[in-house]
Amino acid sequence: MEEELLDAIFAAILDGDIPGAPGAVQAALDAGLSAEKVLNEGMIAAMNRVGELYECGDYYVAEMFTSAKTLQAALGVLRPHLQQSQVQSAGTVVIGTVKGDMHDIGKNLVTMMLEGAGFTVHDLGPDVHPSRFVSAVLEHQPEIVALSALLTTTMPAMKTTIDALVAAGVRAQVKIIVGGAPVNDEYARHISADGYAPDASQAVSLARALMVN
Ligand code: B1M
Repeated sequence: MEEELLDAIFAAILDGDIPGAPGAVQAALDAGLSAEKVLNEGMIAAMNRVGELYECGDYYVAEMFTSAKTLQAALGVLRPHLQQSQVQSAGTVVIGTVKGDMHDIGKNLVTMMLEGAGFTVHDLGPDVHPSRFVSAVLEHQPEIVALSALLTTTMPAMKTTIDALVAAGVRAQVKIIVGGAPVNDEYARHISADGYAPDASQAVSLARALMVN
């Protein structure tokens, strides 16, 4: 039963079934599956498969794009289950996917989980120029700046963004966290970020830890 429900979500995302995916997620939640299970074993597992199919030439960018749209539609159903309302803000975060990079699903998930943990999040979107991060820091005075990158070719834009924050004289007032599939702990240290998180829930733990240090 559980496997069938997860398979239905997996298939909807793989097939780019935008109208069907939210219903498949709702059915799994109604049957008592946890939001984390639905997310990790249904939705993210399907996106990973989409990536494999793209890599071996069975899917093109168009299919990858439709699957991404499908996942975004399904996330709408999951959002309230990943979030609990908190009265007091746990801190302020400015987040964005770095310049040249259009991937925003992972960043949106990190945003959702941070908001769920009580952070006030200013999401700058995908393809964010370093100067936009600087102006957002000046405007919102966050404790944390979160950078996402999904392409090996856009990882260097994380360093460029940090350099821009240094040049603007605001680097010392924020903690910088980085993440995204090609990023790792070693790269985070290499570009002098304050921390790396491999997934959205660990991004929350990292942000919480950095708020007290
Ligand atoms: Co693109 N793409 N894509 N793509 N795409 C990848 C990333 C790729 C790995 C596919 C592959 O070849 N297997 C490959 C990158 C190869 C590389 O550089 N190593 C790739 C490529 C090549 C490209 C294009 C260049 C293709 C082309 O045009 N020829 C192009 C680039 C466009 C651009 O950005 N300039 C491109 C375009 C696209 C679409 C627009 C079609 C679409 C994105 C739509 C969108 O995001 N709105 C797309 C998609 C969907 C993917 C895959 C299939 C799925 C990405 C995704 O959403 N995963 C992806 C393959 C894959 O990742 N398996 C692929 C689900 C998401 C929940 O996971 O984003 O990893 P993820 O986020 C995780 C963690 O990484 C982490 O937490 C999240 C949740 O747990 N995390 C953070 C992310 N950010 C974080 C920040 C943090 C902490 C954690 O703190 C700050």
